[in-house]
Amino acid sequence: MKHRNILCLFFLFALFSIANSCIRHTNAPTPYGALPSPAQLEWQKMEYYMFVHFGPNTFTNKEWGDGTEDPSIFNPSDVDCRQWVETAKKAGMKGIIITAKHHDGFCLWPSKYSTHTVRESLWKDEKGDILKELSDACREGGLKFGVYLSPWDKNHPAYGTPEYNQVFANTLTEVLSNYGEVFEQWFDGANGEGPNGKKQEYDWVLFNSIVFKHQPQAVIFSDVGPGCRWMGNEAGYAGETNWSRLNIEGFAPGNSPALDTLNTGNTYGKAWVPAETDVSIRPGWFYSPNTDDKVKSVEELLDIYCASVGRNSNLLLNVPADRRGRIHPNDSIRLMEFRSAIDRMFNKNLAKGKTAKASAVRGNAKIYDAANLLDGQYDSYWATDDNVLTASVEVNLGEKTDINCIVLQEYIPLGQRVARFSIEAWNDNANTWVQLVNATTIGYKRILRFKEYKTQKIRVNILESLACPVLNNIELYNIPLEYIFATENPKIELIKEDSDLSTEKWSVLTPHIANIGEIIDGTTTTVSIGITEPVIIDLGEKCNFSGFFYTPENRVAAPNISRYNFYVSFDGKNWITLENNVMFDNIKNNPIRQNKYFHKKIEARYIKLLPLELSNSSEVYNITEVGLLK
Ligand code: FUL
Repeated sequence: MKHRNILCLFFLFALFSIANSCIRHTNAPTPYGALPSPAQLEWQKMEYYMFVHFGPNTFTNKEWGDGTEDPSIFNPSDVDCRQWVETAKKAGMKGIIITAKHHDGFCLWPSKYSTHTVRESLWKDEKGDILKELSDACREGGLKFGVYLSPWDKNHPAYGTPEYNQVFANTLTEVLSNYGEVFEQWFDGANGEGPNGKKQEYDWVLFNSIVFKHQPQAVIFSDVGPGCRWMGNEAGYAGETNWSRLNIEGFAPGNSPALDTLNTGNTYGKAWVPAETDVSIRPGWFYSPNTDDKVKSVEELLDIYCASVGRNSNLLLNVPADRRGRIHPNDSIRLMEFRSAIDRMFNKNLAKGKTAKASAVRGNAKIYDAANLLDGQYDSYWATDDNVLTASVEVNLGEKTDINCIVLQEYIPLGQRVARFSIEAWNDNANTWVQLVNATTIGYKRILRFKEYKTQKIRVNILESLACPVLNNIELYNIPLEYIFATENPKIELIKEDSDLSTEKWSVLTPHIANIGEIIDGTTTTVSIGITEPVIIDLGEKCNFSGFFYTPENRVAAPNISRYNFYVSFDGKNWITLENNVMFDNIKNNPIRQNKYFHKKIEARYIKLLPLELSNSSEVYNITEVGLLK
């Protein structure tokens, strides 16, 4: 009898332990680290949306206006925000962010707090309002609406004084309370001098508080968030390793962590600040007829897409409005070609309806099974037990299939976890797994293109994870071979830089460097010159010209000229200063060719370019090309 009791007790205990362990393991994984807010999650799911740069610069071929432009130059002939919305929708985009106020201070709405606005322009008899037209068109078309505002204001008289912060806060309030819901507030961290030569100490706490108050669901973009972060370049690629976590303490917009850190995030960062990749479809951000033939190719755009959306970042693709106030046909045609390329790439998910099995499943429970990876549902996922940090999932395609692209997703509502993984294919002749790719982070989405492989089984190996892996999606594709481009960071296509004037008779007098001729030969090689040496060129004879161009090295960290003096001379001894202490616009973040026009036509035999300041400190400065403009 006593024996039976003990046996019974033992049996009950065993039952209890099994039940207990099942309950323990069928609990969802504990969230890991910083997490996205519901608004950040919604934002991340948008993936791809449009930036529109529009303002006085649209009419002046400039990237940065200086705030002294006559507002009457803003006179678009045929504004049609519905056309922007239609174009964005057909391109597959989910929203539009407009440059409501750029560094020149010009407001695209009739602001009470400025005298430099659409109201002072000739457009629509002083009654125009781009923010109204665009927000209405977005609402009608079902796109989300976002606003870019630059605190740097080269026009406002209060800029550079403590009062300006309140002016900017009022401006912000106006924009955020009059045009309906705003999905993203884009703060430009650039901080330069205002009309009185002074820089401003920005009150970011105040600015953010205005957004929290009037648009609590809006994601705030800046170098360091808090909603999402700049990913450190304007060329269109997030880090191959890209964590959505970032340490932001002690930093502010304009005083951000190193560009590399912005590009990759921090593995153990304390805040959830996912990356947004902002890049322009043209070399510059604003429309200029000079760039009508320089719209990025489908290949470049696909590389950018895979290096942004495909690397755990949203893509904010700039498509400037032209002088009519519409999207130029060269850009819209390219966008349609790009959209159709994406559709062709991802039109048939070869893993759909196939089977998946994992080396480990959380509590062996069905709700965490590998089948969840193929069910197309966002909220069902595969996970392992808490202590299982490495595991594999095998997708069986049923028959040998050509595969050259994989899409993976981590279930980020529970945090970002995977730090290293590989993709393998089964080779049944050799009876072994063959490695196709080795990579680091996944995050919200990872897209990897690789050399085509014919196989029946693909294996995803999670090799390092900060907590048990939690993935909700695997897709496999055989994308058209012409879409397998760069697997590295996309490079901006280097454009051959010809001078408007023939350089046949030119010679570079200083500096004396063996390859100095390469700065006037129309090629894309870059020459480094000691900072104390100006460039002096003998044009061989008297020439007429009205401007010059400087092509820097196309690399964000390069020591390019950011401020300069430009002189001309008839004899190479007596110099006339044509430009004194002038900036090259946005050259640090977007190092592209800079065209500078003088106020009048010039005749001269010699030219001299003297660097005053560099975009990155160095003992040398870089020149790819210098030339003259007719
Ligand atoms: C930068 C600005 O200086 C550029 O002109 C452009 O607006 C880009 C998106 O942000 O900081």
